[in-house]
Parts: sequence; structure tokens; C-alpha cells
Amino acid sequence: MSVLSRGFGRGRSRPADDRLPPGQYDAGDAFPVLSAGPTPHTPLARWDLAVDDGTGTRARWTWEEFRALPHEALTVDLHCVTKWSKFGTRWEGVAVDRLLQDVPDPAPYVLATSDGGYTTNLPLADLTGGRAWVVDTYAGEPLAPEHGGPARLLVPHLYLWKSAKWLRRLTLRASDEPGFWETFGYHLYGDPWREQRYSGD
Ligand SMILES: Nc1nc2c(c(=O)[nH]1)N[C@H]1C(S)=C(S)[C@@H](COP(=O)(O)O)O[C@H]1N2
Ligand SMILES: [Mo]
Repeated sequence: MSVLSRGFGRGRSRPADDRLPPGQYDAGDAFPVLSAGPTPHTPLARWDLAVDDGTGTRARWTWEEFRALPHEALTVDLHCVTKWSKFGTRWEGVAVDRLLQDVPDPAPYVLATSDGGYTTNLPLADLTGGRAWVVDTYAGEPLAPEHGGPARLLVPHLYLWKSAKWLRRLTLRASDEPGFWETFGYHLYGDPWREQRYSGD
């Protein structure tokens, strides 16, 4: 009876969105909050951001100093390992390149540390070259505490657990040691396009 060939329905389905890495879905307007612990509320007068090399502080900014650094606006897609992606998010922040500008010979790996003790590890090469920022503004407004305000790391080309909320410290290190989720079996690197969710992926 039907003159339609098998697979017709599949062929008519919407083409896959090429912004979506494998295994992800579009969360649309939702912006889920994923935090492993309570949201810290450090007063801005006591907030600072530091770069250290494990033996000493190499650079440090108070909140006012950080706010005075040149900020860039960026629009990026986010990919969480729990499978939601969010397209076209708008942020403002300071490129990590700028934060490391006066740090000579930085070691090749970084551990990001947050208020509350969360940590995550990244290669320095993924934080530089205009691919990572410390952001303090989301959609034109000060970054909300639940999303990492006053300032969070943003590394959109890796799964979102690498984008440490409530960032306070970048520690330069000779070797790539796992951070919080990486210790619990998440991938050491976390490339969404290669679906590197868990160690061994
Ligand atoms: N300090 C801190 N940063 C964090 C987390 C956290 O629990 N603590 N969760 C990570 C995870 S698993 C994800 S998916 C994103 C979630 O960011 P959002 O809550 O703004 O969506 O933050 C990441 N950064
Ligand atoms: Mo996550």
C-alpha cells in the first residue's frame, strides 16, 4: 500500500544540529545549576584571584584590580557531561592570556581552585590562545552566585566541569594531576567532541 521507501521518515527528520557534540541534547532556554556543594558567598572586599606556581604567588588581583583589567565579550556554546548543551551564551571576562601575561615561563599544567575547595585540572595550552576566560558577567548582568559569581573560569571547548565556579586560584604545575571530578573517574581532559566523559573514554 505504502509507496514510501523504508527510511523515509528518518530522512525527513530534522538534520542533526552540528553545534551538538555526540550524546548531547539542546537544553534550550534552561540554564541548569550543577554544584557539588553549597554556594560560597565571599565578600568582594575579601575576594582575590591569584596565580601561583606551588612555591609562591606569581600574580594577584583584588576585585577592583580584576574589574579594571581589559574585558572581552564572548558568545559560546556550553556542554555539560550530564548531556545538556546550551547554545549562544553571552559572557564578559578577562582572557587567561592576559592573567598570565606577566608570569614568565609558566609550567605546562594548571590546577584551578575555587572557594569551597573544588578543583579541576587543565593543560596550560587549553587556557591560553584565546580559548579561556575568567568571566564576571553573564547575559549583560553580574554573574549570579549559583553560576559561579563573582567570577568563574570559562573553558567552553571542554566539558563544563572544567569551568570552575567561584574561581580563586590558578596553580601552575609540572604534571597533570586530577582535580575533584577527575579523581572520581571523570576524564582527565574532557573533550565533548571526542566524548571524553570518563577515564578510559
Ligand atoms: N566550584 C565549582 N565549580 C564547578 C562545579 C562545582 O560543583 N563547584 N560544578 C561543575 C560542573 S559539573 C558543571 S556542569 C558546571 C555547571 O555550571 P552551572 O551551574 O553554571 O551550570 O560548573 C562546574 N564548575
Ligand atoms: Mo557537570
